[in-house]
Amino acid sequence: MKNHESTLNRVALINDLSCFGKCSLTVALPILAHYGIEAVPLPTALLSTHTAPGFEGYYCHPFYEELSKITEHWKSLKLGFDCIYTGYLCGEEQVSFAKKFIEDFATDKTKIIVDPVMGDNGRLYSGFSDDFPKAMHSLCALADVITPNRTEAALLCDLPTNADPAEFAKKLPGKAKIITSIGRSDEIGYYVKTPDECFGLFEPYLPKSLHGCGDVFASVFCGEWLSGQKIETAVKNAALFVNEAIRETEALDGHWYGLAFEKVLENRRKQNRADESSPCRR
Ligand code: PXL
Repeated sequence: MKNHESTLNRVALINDLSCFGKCSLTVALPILAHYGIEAVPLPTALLSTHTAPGFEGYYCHPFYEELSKITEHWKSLKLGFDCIYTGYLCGEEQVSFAKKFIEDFATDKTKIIVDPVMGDNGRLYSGFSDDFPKAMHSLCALADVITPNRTEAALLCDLPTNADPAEFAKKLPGKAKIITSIGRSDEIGYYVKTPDECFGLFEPYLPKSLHGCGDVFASVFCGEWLSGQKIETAVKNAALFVNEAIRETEALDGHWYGLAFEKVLENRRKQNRADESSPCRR
């Protein structure tokens, strides 16, 4: 049993806190709470917004010493985690930190999810060095599941972005690989390879690029998987969630900077609410 015992599933989230812009911790915390999972944040950086186009001039304060101090305290408390989920890491030093965190806190029952956040649309995000993908590769090698988008898969494998997804899946590290943003003529979707099976999931392509889809997908996947779903079912349910969030976001005016995933949570709450017309029993 993990220490500071709880029957709730507990996940450590090693990811950034971008205050505005809907990504990383501001997405993962509410989604995992919706799944009844205790999400424990370990912020890698504090940012005014995410770093994608549209928010030029953002403020970013990465954490280094703070991460070690928090981790030392957690070690003294003998905290345990059912899952460790890593996302945006600010450089090679934080990749080494995440590897050490896994070494210190993971047991053979802990599920390790690595979202190797580092690029999109064929390019590394601003602020990452050309050596960063190599470091991220070594972290992915410790994972049960990795969730790169096509650009990140290409960077990890040293293949062109338009390489065959099956080739990515063969070359990528980690036990199971879920490659997102895979385009196929007028469709877009996911290519999945687990130790048991290999399949693609595709939907008609929407000519709208929304930031943060990868974070919503990985968070819902984590919630589904920790709630007991098989990887295959967790991927399908996460894909359905993202599609619903895209449709909800398109229906809103001016919401260009991220996915309105809150609407999906609201839809689910409404579906689960007691019928107001049913009588109360005394
Ligand atoms: O959604 C990925 C992501 C996470 N965190 C930060 C980012 C990005 C993508 O741009 O900038 C800070």
